[in-house]
Amino acid sequence: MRTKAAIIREPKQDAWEIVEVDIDDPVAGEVQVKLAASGLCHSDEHLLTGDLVFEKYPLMGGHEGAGVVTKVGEGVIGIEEGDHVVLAFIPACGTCRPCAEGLQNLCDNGAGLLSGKAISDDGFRVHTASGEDVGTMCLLGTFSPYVTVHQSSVVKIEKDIPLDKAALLGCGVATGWGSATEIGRAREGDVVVVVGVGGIGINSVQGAASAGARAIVAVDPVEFKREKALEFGATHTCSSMDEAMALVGEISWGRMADLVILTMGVVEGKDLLPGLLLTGKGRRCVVVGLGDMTAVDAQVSILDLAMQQKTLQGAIFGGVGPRKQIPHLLHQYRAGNLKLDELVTRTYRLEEINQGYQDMRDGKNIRGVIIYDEQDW
Ligand code: CXF
Ligand code: ZN
Repeated sequence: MRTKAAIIREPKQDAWEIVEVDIDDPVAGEVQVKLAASGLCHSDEHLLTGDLVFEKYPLMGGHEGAGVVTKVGEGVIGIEEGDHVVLAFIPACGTCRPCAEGLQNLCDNGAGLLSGKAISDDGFRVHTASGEDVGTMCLLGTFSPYVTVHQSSVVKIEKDIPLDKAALLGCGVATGWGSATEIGRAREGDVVVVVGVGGIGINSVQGAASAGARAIVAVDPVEFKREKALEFGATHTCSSMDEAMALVGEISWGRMADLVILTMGVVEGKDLLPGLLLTGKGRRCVVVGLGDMTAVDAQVSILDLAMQQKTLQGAIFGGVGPRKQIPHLLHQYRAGNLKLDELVTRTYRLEEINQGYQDMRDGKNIRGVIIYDEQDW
C-alpha cells in the first residue's frame, strides 16, 4: 500500500524528508500495523547528526510506536487483526539463546537493529520509496502511519490503554524505568542520580521513586527539565555533574550515590569519570545514552574503579525484555504508579517532525509525539 514516511537519505542530514513509500503486505512472520502515534526519541536525532550510521539508506526513522494490527502474515502466533500493539525497538524472538535464558532485551535478532534491514521469516526487506528499497530504524520505522514489521517486534496490549501513550513504552519509558529498577537495581532508601532528563531520564526518575529511593538528584542544564523532574519524583536538582558532587556528598554523608544513571542525549567518554566519581563504593553507574558510535576513548580512574569496587554497567531497554516489561509497566500505569500522560510535552503531525526535533534541541520537550489520524491513514 502507498503511504508516507519521514526518511533520511544518507548518514548525517539536516532534516527529515517526508516522502511517499510503498509498504508491502506482511509476508511470513510479519504484521501490518496502522499507527496511532510515534515518539520522537533522541536516538533518531543521532541519525541526523551522523553519530549513528546504519547499513541501509534511505532509512525510515522512528523506533517507538503503537497502533492497531491491520494485516497478519502466515505463521504469526498470538496476534490478530484488530489487536492493539506496542512496537518495541528491541525484538524478542523467544527462541534464541538469550531469549531462552530470559534476556529478551538481548535477543539475537537485535543484531539487525542498526542494519536498517527488516527481518521477516523470508528474510527480505519490505518497503520501497520511489522504487528503491528503503531501510527501517531498529526494524520498525515508526515515522510512517503504516508499518509492516516482524512479529518479534510487536507486543500485544489491552484495548483500554490509550495508544498515543502506549507508544512511549516502545523505547523511552521501558528504557528509563528499567535502567533504574532492573539493571540499576534501585532499592528503598537509595540515593540515585539521573543525569539527563529527557524522554528516558524522566522515566529513570519515576522508576527510582517507585523503588523507594530516598533521594533522587536530577541533573540537567535545562531549567524546564529540572522542574519536570521534581514533578516525577526527584527530590533535588542541579544543572551539571560538577555541581552534583557536593550535593550528593552532603545527602549521602559522603558515601555518594547508590546508583548513577547517565541518560544524556549524547554521552561522551569524558562523562564516565564524573559519573563514576558520583558513584559510591561498591555501587553502580549505568550508561544508557549513546554518542558517536565510533568513539572508543573513555576517561575512567582505574584506581577508583578497582579499589572502590564500582560497577560500570551498560544497559539496553532497561535490562528487561519487552514482553515482560511492557505489560508490567501498563499495570503500573493503571495502578497510578507510572505517569504516561504527563510525559508528552507536545504533539505533532508527521509533516511537523522537524519542528518536533527542533523543540527537542531547544530543550522544550520531555517527549514530543507524532499523532496519526484519518488525514494520514
Ligand atoms: C537506541 C539504541 C540504539 C539503536 C537506536 C535505539 N535506544 C534507544 O533509543
Ligand atoms: Zn529511543
